[in-house]
Amino acid sequence: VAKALIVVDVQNDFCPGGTLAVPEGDAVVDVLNAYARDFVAAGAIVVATRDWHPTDTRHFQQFGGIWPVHCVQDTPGAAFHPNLTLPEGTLVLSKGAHPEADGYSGFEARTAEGVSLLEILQKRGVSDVYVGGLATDYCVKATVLDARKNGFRAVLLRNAVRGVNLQPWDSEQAIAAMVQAGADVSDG
Ligand code: VGL
Ligand code: ZN
Repeated sequence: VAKALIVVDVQNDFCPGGTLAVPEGDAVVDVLNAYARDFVAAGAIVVATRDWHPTDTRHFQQFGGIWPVHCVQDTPGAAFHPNLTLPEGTLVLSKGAHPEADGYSGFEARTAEGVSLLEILQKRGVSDVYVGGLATDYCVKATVLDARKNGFRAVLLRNAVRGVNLQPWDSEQAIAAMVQAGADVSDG
């Protein structure tokens, strides 16, 4: 089986000090660095998604959405966490760039050349995706659910995710929904 690691949105604005800080968001960094190293050593691919919004988007509170301004394209808040070590060859895909779209799912993300996550996974013959990053209850969940819809085995890396938890139980509910959709959960 060909595997891919999907590193979801490990960006400054989702980490402590950021504008949409996920509690302990930075705790996923070292864990994902280790996964990424192991995946590459095993010949598997690593892809990293990033939330990549325009300044004016319906995703933000000021334009009718539910979120404070975060991960605006080409700003420091949209940069990957400085301690995230993405192996050479990691493909970076951006999402949420359309002003009408939330862009929660990694399957909405594209490379700068316009290649989608699905195209990348299919081209490499990937069958199993392993997902970690931020946030459990939004982009990680949406990515895992879309992976299942597209027929991939999906493994949630529970020790490598953290949630926004607008409600305290959101992450637990999200994990339950992923499991309900046929995802497996790994505790590392
Ligand atoms: C995300 C809220 C808003 C995420 C993105 O990456 O999970 N959450 N935008
Ligand atoms: Zn966003």
